[in-house]
Amino acid sequence: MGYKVVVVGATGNVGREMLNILAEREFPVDEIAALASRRSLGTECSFGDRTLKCQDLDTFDFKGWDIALFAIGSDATKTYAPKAAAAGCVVIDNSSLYRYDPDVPLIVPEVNADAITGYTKKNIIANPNCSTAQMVVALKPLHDRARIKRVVVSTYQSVSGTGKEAMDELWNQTKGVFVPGQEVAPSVYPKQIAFNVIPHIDVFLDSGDTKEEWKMVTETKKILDPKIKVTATCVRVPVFVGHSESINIETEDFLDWEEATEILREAPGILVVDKREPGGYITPVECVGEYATYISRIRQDSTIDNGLNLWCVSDNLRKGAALNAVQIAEVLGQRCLKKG
Ligand code: 11C
Repeated sequence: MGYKVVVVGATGNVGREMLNILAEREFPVDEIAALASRRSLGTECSFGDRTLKCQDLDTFDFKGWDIALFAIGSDATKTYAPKAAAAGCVVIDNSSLYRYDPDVPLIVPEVNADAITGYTKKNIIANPNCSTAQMVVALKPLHDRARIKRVVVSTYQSVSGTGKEAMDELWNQTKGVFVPGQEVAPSVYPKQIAFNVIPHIDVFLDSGDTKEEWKMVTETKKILDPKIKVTATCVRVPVFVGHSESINIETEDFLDWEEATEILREAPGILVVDKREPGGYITPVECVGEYATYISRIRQDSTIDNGLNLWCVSDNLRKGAALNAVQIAEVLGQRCLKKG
């Protein structure tokens, strides 16, 4: 016996991946519904070899459904997630709305699966920001061995993190650079993204940090350890899919880079590709469609006593969003709902 599963926001980048991954991983589904806003009513979505027609989120009755994977913005989530949760359907939410709520667990299964039991307070589980998810997967096994004190991270984030319009902007601007008269002015982003990098993701805060940077700090503390200090600089790059991160880690105990490599090789969710030669590392185009968080360029930071540097790449629509949400559903099913 399986579950009755709803995907909310089924026509978006993340919603489509949720349906793909539920099918790929053979999540025990008895019945599935793809929901979207009224303007997408009847739009077709693939679920394995089946085609689903989108139903209207506004009129959908969540009663009798077990799990709802939400991949819509925070504003719409505020309206619909409480409705689903009150109807007895467990919400796994990809927006930032509930991530910082103490009554909602924020889960990356490789890191803090045990915290999932806290979902019963609101019937909601939060999925982290994409740049946080891949980083904590990389940090967890190193933290267990050597206690991480401080992390300095710089991100190189793809435009799919912003959405489909941003992917179109990068595509059209890139073509426009070469075709006189077809230049495309920035619209989704405040500056040109084609052949450029933009050190700004999400809104600016009073501190001068952006909200994306704040999310990396706050979410890492909630998921992994509140004592870890994190400072982040988040940058948008002209890549369609796949977020990359340069991570500098300071630990309490000394950790040799070779031992760190062995630890990371054994850790769940991680693939180490680190040959110390041209091409012996992973770049974002190679991680598209993959489940793993890839780690390369593992080396000592010789400017401090206990320091490591590494390069971390993952598919932001998968581990950063849809895959993590489906993994949460798997843990929920196995540990809490026990139907599948
Ligand atoms: C980006 N990380 O790349 C963002 C997208 O809080 O879930 C995901 C935002 C979030 O733009």
